[in-house]
Amino acid sequence: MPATVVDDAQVGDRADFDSETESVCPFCGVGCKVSLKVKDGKVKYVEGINGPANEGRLCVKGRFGFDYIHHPHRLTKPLIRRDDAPAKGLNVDPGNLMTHFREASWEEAMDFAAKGLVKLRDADPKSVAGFGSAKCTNEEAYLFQKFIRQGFKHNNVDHCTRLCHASSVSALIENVGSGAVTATFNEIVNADVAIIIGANPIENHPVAATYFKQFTKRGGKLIVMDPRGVGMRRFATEMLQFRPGADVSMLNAIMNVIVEEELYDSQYIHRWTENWEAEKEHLRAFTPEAMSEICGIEPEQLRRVARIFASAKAGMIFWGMGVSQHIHGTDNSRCLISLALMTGNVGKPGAGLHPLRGQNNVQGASDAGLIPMFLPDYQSVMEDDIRKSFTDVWGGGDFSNEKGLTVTEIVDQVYAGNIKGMYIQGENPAMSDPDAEHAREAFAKLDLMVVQDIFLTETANFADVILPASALYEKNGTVSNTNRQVQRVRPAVAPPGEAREDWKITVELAQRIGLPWAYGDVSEVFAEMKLNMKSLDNITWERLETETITYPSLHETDPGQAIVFGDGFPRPEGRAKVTPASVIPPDEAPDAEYPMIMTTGRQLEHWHTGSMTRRSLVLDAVEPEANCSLHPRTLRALGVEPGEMVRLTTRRGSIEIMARADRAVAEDMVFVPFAYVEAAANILTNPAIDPYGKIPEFKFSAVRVEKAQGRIAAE
Ligand SMILES: Nc1nc2c(c(=O)[nH]1)N[C@H]1C(S)=C(S)[C@@H](COP(=O)(O)OP(=O)(O)OC[C@H]3O[C@@H](n4cnc5c(=O)[nH]c(N)nc54)[C@H](O)[C@@H]3O)O[C@H]1N2
Ligand SMILES: Nc1nc2c(c(=O)[nH]1)N[C@H]1C(S)=C(S)[C@@H](COP(=O)(O)OP(=O)(O)OC[C@H]3O[C@@H](n4cnc5c(=O)[nH]c(N)nc54)[C@H](O)[C@@H]3O)O[C@H]1N2
Ligand code: SF4
Ligand SMILES: [Mo]
Repeated sequence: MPATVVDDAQVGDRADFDSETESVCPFCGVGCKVSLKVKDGKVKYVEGINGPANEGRLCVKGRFGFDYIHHPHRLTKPLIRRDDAPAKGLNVDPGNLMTHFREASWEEAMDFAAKGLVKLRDADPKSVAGFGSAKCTNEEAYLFQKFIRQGFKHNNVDHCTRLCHASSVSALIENVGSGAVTATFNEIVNADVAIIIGANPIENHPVAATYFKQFTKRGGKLIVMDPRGVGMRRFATEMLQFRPGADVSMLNAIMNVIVEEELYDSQYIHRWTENWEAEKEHLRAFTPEAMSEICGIEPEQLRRVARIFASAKAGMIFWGMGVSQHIHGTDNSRCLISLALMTGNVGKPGAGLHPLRGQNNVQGASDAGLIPMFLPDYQSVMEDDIRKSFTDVWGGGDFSNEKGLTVTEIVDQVYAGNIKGMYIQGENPAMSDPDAEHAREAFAKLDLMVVQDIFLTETANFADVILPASALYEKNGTVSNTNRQVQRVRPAVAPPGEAREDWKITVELAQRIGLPWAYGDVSEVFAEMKLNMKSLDNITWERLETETITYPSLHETDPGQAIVFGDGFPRPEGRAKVTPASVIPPDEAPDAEYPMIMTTGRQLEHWHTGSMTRRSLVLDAVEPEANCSLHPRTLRALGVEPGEMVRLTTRRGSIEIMARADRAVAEDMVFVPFAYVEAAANILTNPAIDPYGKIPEFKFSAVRVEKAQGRIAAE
């Protein structure tokens, strides 16, 4: 196993650089602060510095993954699809684009994009939709949602949060009145028990994982719940390797024990919650004995875990995609929220609810309103006064009071021919959406697809015009991490060729479609955001020059509140709610034709769709080949040696992929990371969605696994 967190001593030649710039790692939501050492116009190496989330630490991606920004595949000039290009499909070689595209001046490309958008808008404003980016800054996310709302008068704008913690956020807003974490992950230092469920922080939030490990070293009790034997199990007091999709049964059984043994915190419940009696009654049926058959965990262990968590002085709950990416993702989160509330574990040191946010700026992009139901700060698009407070600032007319369409709904409307134009900034849905063939067929139908990215992604294969953007280390602005910490990013190097900062591209496009936008500097965008975002009160551009500030910040010198809701919730009467959840099976049950279960997710070295990390020398060298993991006994039964190819087939399609042996995977399961275009996991995934969060069931598909015929793995 490669080391997940790298020591400073492993980097040589430390004094040899021309300049250094402080910024924030572009990969995950931990938000590690970095110092970029630049020589001859290129980032030479990266050091972790003392940000509140990382205290100098970095993982392998932060340390070695920066060089994607200097890869020869970077887009350096605007591109327009050639008149004689082959039919739209996944058929462009990123090293040889000119078969499909021709270089254009910015003037020509922007004119092409703007005229195309205006033509569609004139026919029907709803024929245009947008996907913004959680890889871009707060200011860029804000401008993107404003572009769609002000420019096209509707709310059909979304981003990858829909595929991520959308269900967690819907449960949190429903029950605690706010979608963000109630405590920073660093608060684990004050906890005596913690649950990590459906998350694999050693690979996906590696620096946060170092704090979790330290917590166990000083005697903290860690409870890990995951269908896979994830790395954290080695540090766990209790490991619950339960059946996939069975979260509600397991969590309800644990809460049943807390009710039956009266281990709950009556005082807290009566002071700060509502609906307790209904939840208590509801839980009576979920006995450990009854639920054990569904979740596969022994009743005795369920009882033990209930007692450990409920009897602790302070406990935290961390969760990830294993909880959220299900058709019952909102119910899963409701259970976690109820568990924290009934044990009084919100709003005090060492306690809290923490959905580990994924992208470097998914918290910030969501806060900035890059979602179809909410304006910035989760203010409803349905309320006239709220829309007016924005249009007053924007100097524009009103826009729709209907919630907009989400990522997968937009793709369906593209497929149906109702949406004809899209503006996609910093997302790669041709790889990241469920049932990717369906998404790709949809994109091929668009009359106008404007893609703004740093690489010619799988999505950009379908573009009509491509706008070359800047990477995070090339731009100015702010980002917000999983801890609600707002931090400045600064350009260490210039974008390559004619590439431009994303916000500048959006501003010019807005002007060209006739919007009255004028921003001289990105700080002016931040200043505008503050007018309608209370979460940014007391957070100023000047303060952010030198400080990281956790929102909410209560006064001009307050570094911000690591823990919130100690004195009540932003809900009626200040009370949180406990919402009962019932057991709902996954959408697709294994059967004779598709007898196994496929789950998808991530690996340490690769970032999502691979566009960045497969272009990083070190990361790609460590993990160069598409792979899946199966239990050694399953491989033997299939007659497959580790390293050989298997064929995975679901109701959506088939891929061939190299198989690894991994005892952490249950015998009837296969784990597939989704970073590899040549064996794209999302060809296989089920697009069925959760009714509240509208998140797809990435974590559960019925699959058939066979030995691939006549093929062996590449060396
Ligand atoms: N290296 C790397 N790091 C990343 C990313 C990346 O692409 N690469 N992406 C970032 C992003 S955007 C995100 S959202 C985070 C995601 O971070 P995580 O949430 O840790 O991501 P996953 O690996 O998708 O899934 C987590 C776990 O869910 C488990 N799981 C599967 N099915 C179930 C189930 O039914 N119930 C439960 N409880 N668990 C289940 C899986 O076994 C897996 O261990 O990572 C961020 N960090
Ligand atoms: N099967 C399966 N599918 C999943 C998931 C899963 O667990 N399983 N997880 C889902 C989750 S949680 C997420 S968050 C999504 C992620 O889905 P996406 O957001 O679509 O994935 P990324 O690869 O992160 O795409 C980011 C894009 O931004 C570009 N980029 C990077 N920096 C910049 C920049 O500064 N400016 C611009 N303009 N572009 C930039 C990159 O080149 C890349 O094309 O995937 C989802 N899909
Ligand atoms: S933990 Fe996340 S933010 Fe920190 S260095 Fe690693 S990828 Fe970057
Ligand atoms: Mo995510």
